[in-house]
Amino acid sequence: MTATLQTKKLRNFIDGDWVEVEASTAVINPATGEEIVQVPLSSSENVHQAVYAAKQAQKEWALVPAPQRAEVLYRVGYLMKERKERLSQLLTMENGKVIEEARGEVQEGIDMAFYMAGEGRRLFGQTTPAELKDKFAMSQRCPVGVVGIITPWNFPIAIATWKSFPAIVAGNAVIWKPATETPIMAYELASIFEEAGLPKGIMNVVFGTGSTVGDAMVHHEDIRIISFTGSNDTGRNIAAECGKQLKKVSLEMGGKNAVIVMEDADVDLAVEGILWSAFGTSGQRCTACSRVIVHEDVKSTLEERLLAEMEKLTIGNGLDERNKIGPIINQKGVEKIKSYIQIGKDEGAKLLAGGYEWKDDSHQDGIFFAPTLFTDANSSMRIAQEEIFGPVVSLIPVESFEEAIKVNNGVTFGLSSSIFTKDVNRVFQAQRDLDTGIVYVNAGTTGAEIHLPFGGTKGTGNGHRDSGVQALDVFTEWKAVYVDYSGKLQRAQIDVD
Ligand code: UN1
Repeated sequence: MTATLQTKKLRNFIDGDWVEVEASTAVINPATGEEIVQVPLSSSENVHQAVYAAKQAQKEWALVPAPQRAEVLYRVGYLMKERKERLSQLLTMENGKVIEEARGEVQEGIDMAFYMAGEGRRLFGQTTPAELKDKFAMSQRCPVGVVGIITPWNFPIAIATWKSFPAIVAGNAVIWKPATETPIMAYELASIFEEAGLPKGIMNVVFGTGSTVGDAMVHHEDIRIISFTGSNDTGRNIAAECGKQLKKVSLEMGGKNAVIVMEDADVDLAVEGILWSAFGTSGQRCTACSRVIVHEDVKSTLEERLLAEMEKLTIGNGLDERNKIGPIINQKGVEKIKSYIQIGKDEGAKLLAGGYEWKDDSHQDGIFFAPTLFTDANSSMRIAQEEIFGPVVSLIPVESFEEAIKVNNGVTFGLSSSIFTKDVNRVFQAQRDLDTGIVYVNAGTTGAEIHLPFGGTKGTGNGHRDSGVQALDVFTEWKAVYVDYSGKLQRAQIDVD
């Protein structure tokens, strides 16, 4: 039986209460065009209420020993596990991704819950020798206070867990603005937090737009951090505003990720890797492969095999287990993809497959795009430089390993990259020289695991990382503590002899 929602209109979750907001907009299932639920369009006043509650609650939460804070995350993990199928189906309904991928995303959240719960018994600081006798020095992680997280529609539950779980285990209170396209995962996760016994005010969900809710969060002086995943323009604006306020900001803003296929690669394996990372999630991943940098010796073999495999990809509603390619999030997304198809043609790339909006009799009201392959692209083309966020991949032929690395690095983004080769020396040279935060060898560009740092170089972000133990650096402040037990005044740097 397909999962259903008990309500026709979602409510904010503020200070442990489900708070109704008058204004709302429809959440549409992109595979069917049907309305699933109404999502609130909150005001800046709603944000202020949430921050006020969070600020009070956080003071107590910070005093709860971290292993006890972690207990809540263990319970969250078990509840997510129990509800995995429900969450996955609802995720497919609001986001469109096929059910197998939805299950994978929910699993990513479950993994993050148990992993970060484990951090409740670590949260390592450091002890360091002091310069002076009978003096003890240590550095410890402290919560920052109230933190703001702004999450995208393409991974509505996993990315929220990458940010909120470390924030919570570290003793912060959270204000969360989920994307208005995919609010159901936030609603479900907030219910799970409630059931897991998280004290009220520690997790607050405020639904609404970036221009109202996001803006109020960025401007609120009691929100000390903004952790954002989303578009480049929005991220840069947030960074500029946070810069003015000296507010900490952690940004993840996408990629232009490439798979490199060398002349000695296992081409069939490369084809599988490209298909999965370019067309999975209809290319709507920050980590999606949208460039294939191919050695000219294997270019025609690769093209031929890719085309043959692309024909087998079944498009349609993601709730049907047989489908491999789900819809595009909305019409705006499709229009953007279409504009890049035109740009690619105008730039002189050769369209080998796809390039059109897809429909069939049972999917008249859904929004789909056919998997698309360009070839003979070059690095200076816009289709090879800009993020398309759709199932569109461009083959760029190269003559050498050195050229492949240069092309890979010749974009403003630096999230993920991959190389297919059997040459062990090239493997190590590539992992050293590929200028991205994530590097894969003999695998596609997607599929990051939650206990490793997620993020990128250059225009992908600002040096911070989501998930992994590194996420704790975003949500904690370091405090250096010196304890002098000599019984006399010892002056550092002076009384050292
Ligand atoms: C994203 O697209 O922003 O590595 C997240 C991956 C997934 C997460 C993607 N684990 O593809």
